[in-house]
Amino acid sequence: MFKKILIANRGEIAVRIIAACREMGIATVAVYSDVDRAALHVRKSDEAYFIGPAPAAESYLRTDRILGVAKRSGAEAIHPGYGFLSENATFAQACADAGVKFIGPTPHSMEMMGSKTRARQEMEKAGVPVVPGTSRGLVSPEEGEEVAARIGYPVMLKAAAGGGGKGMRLVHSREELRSALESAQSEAQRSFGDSEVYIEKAIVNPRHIEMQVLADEHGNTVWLGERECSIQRRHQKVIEEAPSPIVDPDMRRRMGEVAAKVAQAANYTNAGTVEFLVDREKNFYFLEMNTRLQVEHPVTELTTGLDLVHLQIRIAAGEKLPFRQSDVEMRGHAIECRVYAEDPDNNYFPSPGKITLLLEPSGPGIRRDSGMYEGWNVPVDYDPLLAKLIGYGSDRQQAIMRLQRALGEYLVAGIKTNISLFQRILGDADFLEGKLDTGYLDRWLAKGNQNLASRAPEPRLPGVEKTEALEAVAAIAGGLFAVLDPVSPVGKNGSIVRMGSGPTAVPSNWKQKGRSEALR
Ligand code: MV4
Repeated sequence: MFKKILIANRGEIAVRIIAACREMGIATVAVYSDVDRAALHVRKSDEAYFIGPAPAAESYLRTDRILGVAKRSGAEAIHPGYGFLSENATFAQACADAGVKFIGPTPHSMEMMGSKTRARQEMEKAGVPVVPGTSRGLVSPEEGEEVAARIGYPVMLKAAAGGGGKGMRLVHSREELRSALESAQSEAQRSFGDSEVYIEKAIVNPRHIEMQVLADEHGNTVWLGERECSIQRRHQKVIEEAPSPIVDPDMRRRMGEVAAKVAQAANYTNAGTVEFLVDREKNFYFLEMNTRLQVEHPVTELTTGLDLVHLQIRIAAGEKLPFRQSDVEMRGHAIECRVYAEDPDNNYFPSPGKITLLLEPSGPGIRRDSGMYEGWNVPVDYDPLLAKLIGYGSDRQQAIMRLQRALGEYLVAGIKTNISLFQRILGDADFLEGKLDTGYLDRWLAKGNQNLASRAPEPRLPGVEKTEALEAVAAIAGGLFAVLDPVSPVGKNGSIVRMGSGPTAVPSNWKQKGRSEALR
């Protein structure tokens, strides 16, 4: 086993990986940029090294500096987390060349999955269902029109080097195709330096469901169940859950077996995720494979009882998977809310700044993976994900109730967060019924704003008086404020307003303010 691991990342995922290392008796090496000197991952690691200015291109993306730190610190392996260098095959190769183990798949697997057309070719060869379309770049608008006529409109144009929606165009008719292809190609060229664009039949309002896989370096591959990731905005996931409300045991097994086939066709090792698009008839199609640990891995950990980061490290150290497919059992339901430093009342604009007060929930069925602490300054330079709040229960309703309770206890002051958004989504009738697809959140935001304007009552959990429950939670939050800072009720903008010099100076309406703040 490794004695020391470098974590080439920051934020909650760096903290999560440090926790796993600590549990395994492995020393940790953090790296940090200028604006992350006081970040939580730096404080929690055994050693920390400065790697450059705030822009990621000059710090967290600098292969030379990170490998330099690995050498200086004597780290034998690097965990890349997600984002940054995690899916960069060149970085994985540079690690191998430097004699440092990259905790993830081989550069070969990463390259295969990095090109969407290449991945489609390989998957077709392996007999994996892909969305009807081409597995090569279009050579002319005429070819595009021909293929579209065959598979039928609407069609989706996609950048081969893409992912995340860049260079993607939905085309409804022949008339639109030529100009859509031109603009997709030029966007792909601008974004990825590669203009290759291919075509697929468009699945209308699909669900996005993904399957977790693990593969060791001895040929063993297992699948660990799906995650429903349809609640997203601008290709940014907001809520994920396991299991998916629409996947039954038979569909799960079929999806899992396809995902294992995908991994085997790519000679895949370590943790990976196979993404599927699911249509209304519950047909599922391979979309892409993410060759990293994902943000939403905790919902799989809670429903399988496995620690994915421990297993990633053991696999990278050359160990065999310590269980077989038939040993994997899924139990209960987990839902994750991604807490972002953004303002839901101002078009989800980033909201960096100092966290002046932080009250964090825990308790039955609650897991919180966080990269923040009270007094810390949230930098504007990176992804605004602050923390993940995950509710677990014996069934979906219990997971939802626990999350609602915990969200009501969560107070982040000084900056704006999207916590209030979750409280409202978790009360939405379609959400409660599991009626989700990739268009859900945009529809809900349009509808929700109307509701807000007309002050329509929010739908409730069956059997729970929501107003009562929320008021009770707000009263508790208010009580906590009284104990922690009796002279400082929360201001309307979430900042602390100094009101006087002692408890007697507290205005009579401060509790009311505390309540409205907690209900915000
Ligand atoms: C699609 C699709 C419908 N039909 N492909 C968006 C990101 C990229 N990785 C794939 N995406 C989509 N591909 C076909 N043939 C709809 C989407 C899509 C989507 C997929 C997953 C999660 C959220 C999404 C939001 C909008 C569109």
